[in-house]
Amino acid sequence: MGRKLMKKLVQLLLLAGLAALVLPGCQSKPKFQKLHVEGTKLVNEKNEPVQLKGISTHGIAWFPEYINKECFHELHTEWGCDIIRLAMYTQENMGYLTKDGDREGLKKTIDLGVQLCTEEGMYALIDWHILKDGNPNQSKDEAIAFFDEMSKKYASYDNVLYEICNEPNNCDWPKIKAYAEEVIPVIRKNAPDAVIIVGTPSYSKLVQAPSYDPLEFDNVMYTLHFYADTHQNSLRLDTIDAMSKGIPVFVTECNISDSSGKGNANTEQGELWTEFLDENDISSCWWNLSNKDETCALISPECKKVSGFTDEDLSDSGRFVRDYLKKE
Ligand code: IDC
Repeated sequence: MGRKLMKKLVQLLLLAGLAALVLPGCQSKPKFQKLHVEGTKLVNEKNEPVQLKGISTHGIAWFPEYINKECFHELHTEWGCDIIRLAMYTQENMGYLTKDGDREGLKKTIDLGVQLCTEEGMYALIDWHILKDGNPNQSKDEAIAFFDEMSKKYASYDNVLYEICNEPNNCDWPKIKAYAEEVIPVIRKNAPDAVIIVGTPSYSKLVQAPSYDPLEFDNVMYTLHFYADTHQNSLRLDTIDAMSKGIPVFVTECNISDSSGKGNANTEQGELWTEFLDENDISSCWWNLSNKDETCALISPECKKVSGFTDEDLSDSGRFVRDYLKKE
């Protein structure tokens, strides 16, 4: 190779290196703190408590349009989200297990969500959203296949967490535990240290139930859901009791509406809950990123935008949630 050609090549390489440093998109992916569970706390690599705060999508088959780059960027930079929960219904509205469920399409939507979170520097929580199908064992084989595929795909992603059953109902803890004991090892085989969150009985409210017979895996947390216009002090007291018995709690879903997602936006109880979360370093994802005509939708029904939300574009619960997330 001639001297001149060599010089040109070196110049080109230097330029490419410089471009990679300054051009977004060419930059290396943000480095995530690898999270794990110590006692009842979610902690970072230095064992310091980490409280993740963010938002849950509505069903990703229902409102996929909010999973876009501008929206996720705004949720991260303007709202202060550091986690997005990707809620994939199993049996409701074009859910994964319904006859209209487009399984490949849903997995693509999850992938888009995970990639957007990763580029933004946010954590992503993949949620197997059982609801009508209260006993997770009824679709255990499908759940195992799904989480095997997800955890293989995202094995190298330190920012992906797994929620294996949204809200078990009419199903006691021993049955949920038996389900978890089959699903968790499948995830562990691919992603040995990933944080896994397990639903609790009675729509993820009986957080005390596992304290008498907890799962024997590391890096497992248990789900608490609250809807502040319905669930109030007694649920906070139960949660304190569960934590005092060693149960690490993660609020993967909550709102200030009533438990049907409608009713009042109860900001007074909402304040008591957010104080409680902050005092105890409890992470939370707030339901839901849509403009559905219901109290728990964060965007107002009149707003048809899927990013660039102003104050007026938000519902009462949306403004409450944004203000909470924004607070340092
Ligand atoms: C609600 C949605 C609503 C939908 C309904 C049934 O907000 O638009 O029609 O589910 O699919 C939960 C569930 C969550 C519920 C939410 C509000 O996990 O799926 O979403 N909620 O009812 N538990 C307590 C409340």
